[in-house]
Amino acid sequence: MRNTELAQLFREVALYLEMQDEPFKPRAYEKVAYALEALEEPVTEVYKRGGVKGLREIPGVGQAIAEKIEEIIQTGKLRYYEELKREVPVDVRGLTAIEGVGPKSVKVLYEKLGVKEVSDLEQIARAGKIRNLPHFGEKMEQKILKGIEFLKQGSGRFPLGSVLPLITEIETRLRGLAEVSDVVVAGSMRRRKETVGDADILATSQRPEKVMDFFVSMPEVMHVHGKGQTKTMIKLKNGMDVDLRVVTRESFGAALNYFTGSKDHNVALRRIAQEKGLKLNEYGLFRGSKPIAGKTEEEIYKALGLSFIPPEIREDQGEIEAAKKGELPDLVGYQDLRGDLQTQTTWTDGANSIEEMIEEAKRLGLEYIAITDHTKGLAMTGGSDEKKLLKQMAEIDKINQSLKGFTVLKGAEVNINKDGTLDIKDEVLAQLDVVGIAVHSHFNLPRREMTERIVKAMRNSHADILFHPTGRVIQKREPYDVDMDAIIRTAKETGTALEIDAYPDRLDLKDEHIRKAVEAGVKLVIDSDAHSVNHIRFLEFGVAQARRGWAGKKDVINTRPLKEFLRCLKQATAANK
Ligand code: DGT
Ligand code: CA
Ligand code: CA
Ligand code: ZN
Repeated sequence: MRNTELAQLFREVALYLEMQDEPFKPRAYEKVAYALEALEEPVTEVYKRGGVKGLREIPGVGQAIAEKIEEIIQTGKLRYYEELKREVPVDVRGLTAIEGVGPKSVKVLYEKLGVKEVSDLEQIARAGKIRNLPHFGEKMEQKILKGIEFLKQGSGRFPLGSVLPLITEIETRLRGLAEVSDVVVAGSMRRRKETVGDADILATSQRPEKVMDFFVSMPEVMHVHGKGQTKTMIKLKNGMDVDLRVVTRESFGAALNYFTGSKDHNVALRRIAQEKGLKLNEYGLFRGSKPIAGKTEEEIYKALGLSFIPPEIREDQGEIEAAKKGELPDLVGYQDLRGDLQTQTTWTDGANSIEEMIEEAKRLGLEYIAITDHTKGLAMTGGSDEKKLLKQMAEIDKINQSLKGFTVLKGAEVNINKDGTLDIKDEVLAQLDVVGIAVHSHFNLPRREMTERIVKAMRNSHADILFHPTGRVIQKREPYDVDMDAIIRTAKETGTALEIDAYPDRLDLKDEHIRKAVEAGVKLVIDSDAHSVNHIRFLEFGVAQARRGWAGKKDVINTRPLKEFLRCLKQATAANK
């Protein structure tokens, strides 16, 4: 069983326990799920090496859970889970994925109306049967139908972060074959789109049949759609299709360019080729029948009179005109970040201690990290009040004394109340290094009210960063209704930075908003929103998102050394006025 499957199982256990109104256990299981999900080593390896004792070294895993993991590894099953499932035999994960449907509603819906899966729910909602349930009502019924509709739209696509690790692993395996010389993942994955439909892998080889034999016999393969010498198409057990194409070395660059897309970018390139009396296709760039470029992408762009266009911005959104004039932005790089600015710890709903987060941040080459646990308005996470925050600050001061070449910043993810005030007093906010503010409640306010609420919070002189500005969760929750132009204007006016939350199902801001913010000269930060040490690596998805929004290194303030970064924050600017 893979780590992600194990994590899903525990997450389901958490949902069942929440259904039963268990107070603390659900969060414990959720934390373990987080920890397993992005654990680099397969948990089966951890177990093989160290047994139950080894498992207990995984953050959040105590004796009881370690034994459950052992049971799963040994028997492929978990009795505890099966018992829970027997009591309420429903697709709890599918149902709770619908916005507004929590585990407790699932129980009521099952007991009163026999709802077992999403299709049942859709049927009875359409039949108008939900409105009569106690605590549901007609508004809830509409909301459920809307939620189901939203899920359907996104189905068939995968959040990049949920599939990239596996595809990268497959890429590495292919690269390791003696028969393969080049491999690269093209398509929307190379462009680092937020969600991807399938994976498109290209390779060069003298012995394609060997490569294809290997490809179709990988353990993750569920189905082979078609197998040939130049193209093989499979479906993985996670439901995603993967195409592998073997091309010649002479046309590798042309194929890479073609299969990276986007389609619109390709069409625009082909038009430029035509204007020059040339022909561009996946085999190369030709004058008549004579190839003039094709081995690399660089030589193709050059022959077309364009500077090289990074894959993340190949969307025909002005990049070709900019490349023609040599005015492409110098995009922020994957190695440019020096600090992480949104992280949660065991002080609230994170899975790891401050010390563990520091260790991982250091390992990844960062120089500073802000600890931004939740505040009291988010009671379910055990959010801090003023007293707890002050205690954590003292703790961080102590930790900093023992650190060399690395700094922990005192921060918080402060709730924006319904009326735009913050849920922590100003005199305490003033003592924090980094104040992130965020909407975590009342998601359904009318546009004007929501906009005014956030604008008011941004006007607080202690508020440094607006976290996940639109509140969307990819494939799960729509952004709240807010006037982003007004938010961007206010950011510029007040000096508040806007966050690019790198957590793979948030990626909030999204590309078009980033681009507007950059054009307006607004400060940006990229952070991981880590709830466990394994999430700090998600920063790369935030960088990808920033690049898709044409952000340069200069636009992202946590690319700067600590002192300079701190000087860029609004609080510092306000204090020096
Ligand atoms: P996805 O898979 O939906 O996330 O998006 P892509 O961009 O990976 O699309 P996919 O897998 O259908 O095709 C891969 C690339 O191949 C695409 O980005 C551009 C190229 N391509 C596919 N079909 C066409 C086409 O009809 N015309 C042109 N010019 N290019 C195409
Ligand atoms: Ca694709
Ligand atoms: Ca494809
Ligand atoms: Zn959070």
